[in-house]
Amino acid sequence: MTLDLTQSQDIFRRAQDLIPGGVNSPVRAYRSVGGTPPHMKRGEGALVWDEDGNEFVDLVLSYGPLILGHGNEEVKQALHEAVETGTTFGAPTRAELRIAERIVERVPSVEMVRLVNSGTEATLSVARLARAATGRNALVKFNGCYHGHGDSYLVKAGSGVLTLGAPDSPGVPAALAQLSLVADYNDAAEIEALFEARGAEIAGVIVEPVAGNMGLVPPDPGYLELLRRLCDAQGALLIFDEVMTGFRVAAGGYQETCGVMPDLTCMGKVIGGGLPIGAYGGRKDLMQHIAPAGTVYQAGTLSGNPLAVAGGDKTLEVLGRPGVYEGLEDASRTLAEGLEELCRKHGRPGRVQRMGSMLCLYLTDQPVRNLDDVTATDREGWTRFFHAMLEQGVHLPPSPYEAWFLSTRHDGAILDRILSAADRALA
Ligand code: KE4
Repeated sequence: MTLDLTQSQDIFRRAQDLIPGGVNSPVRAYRSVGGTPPHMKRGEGALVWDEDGNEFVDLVLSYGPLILGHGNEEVKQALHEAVETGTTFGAPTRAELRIAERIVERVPSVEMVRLVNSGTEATLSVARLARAATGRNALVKFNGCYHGHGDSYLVKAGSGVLTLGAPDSPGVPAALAQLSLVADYNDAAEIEALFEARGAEIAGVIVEPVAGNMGLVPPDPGYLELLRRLCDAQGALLIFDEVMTGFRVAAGGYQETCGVMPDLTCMGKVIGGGLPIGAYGGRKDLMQHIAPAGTVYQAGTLSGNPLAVAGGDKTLEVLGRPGVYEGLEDASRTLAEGLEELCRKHGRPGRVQRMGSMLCLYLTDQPVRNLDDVTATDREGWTRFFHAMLEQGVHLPPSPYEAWFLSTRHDGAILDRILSAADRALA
């Protein structure tokens, strides 16, 4: 059965001439899986409908923001009210204080927070802040971790010289890329050697405490503690990029779960309730460097705008109610266990790695601990699985390097639909 994508194909074809690749963010173009991306028209709860009327169970959920599902009534009400009183002022508002209070109250290491408009802006800002606060220039990042499209992060492990960064995109100056040092995630020996050789140059280490941009790769036990120790020993800052994990894997992000306290944290996605937002925060002595309190410049026309704040604040309020995270945990565990059981039933290698309501099915029986492990998995098999699921009405992220997301609306009936589609897809 192939989907009728007539409308999507027509829009996608016309968009090619007007928008690069026909999309406003590359992953949406389906380049790695092929075919035409269904162009979405409406979402409700765990479901989305495309321009041709096809219905899908959604496991993309905008790559993280929609933890309450599409069209949450309370979030919509909050947005309607905000629209009535004003969409933006270019002046401070009471609502920004309220969401700052919620964020500071929930995220253990965050004493002060600045709102921006995307995760990329948050990670750009912490790079500048770390460099200003330490007077050093080098940043450490990890293969397979994604921190938005800032130049300092579009780097890959370069040739030797202890993983000097090389540009990972045209337009990134080599001179800047060399200020980024790249190590493999979960490789304790490598990061120790890097600090041994260049620790005095390192302004900060930025890490996804649970990596959600190479599927779902948790940190090895003790790995984050090691990063904390190395940073402390050398006067570098530890930065958790919790744009994806924040308020998702636990109320206070993964730092609440693991107990390792970073100096700075990047946030986004969930705290916008589906509208554009990012945030960065952490130790007050560091955040006080940020203008106008300090001299590290960072600004934004729509930072803290009433709509994103209204959507995000209401989302955080709902997430703060008893039982919400427990419900997400139960549903996510059920899905993970069901998927692995189906792989066994069909004699297919299959392993689900999961943290809270973020997970990834890898077509392998081996643990996946870093980017090389992900790259070694069965790419063709995954692409066939992706299309088989899409044709049966399950909307997965179109890449084996993306995490799947659940919402509070992914109830038993929805999970059954996903698992029966997977049963047929794996056959
Ligand atoms: P944005 O600039 O896309 O809001 O956030 C960048 C970002 C920063 N840090 C982490 C850990 C992230 O996962 C992201 C963005 N995540 C991707 C999903 N892989 C967004 C999807 C997209 O690029 O369209």
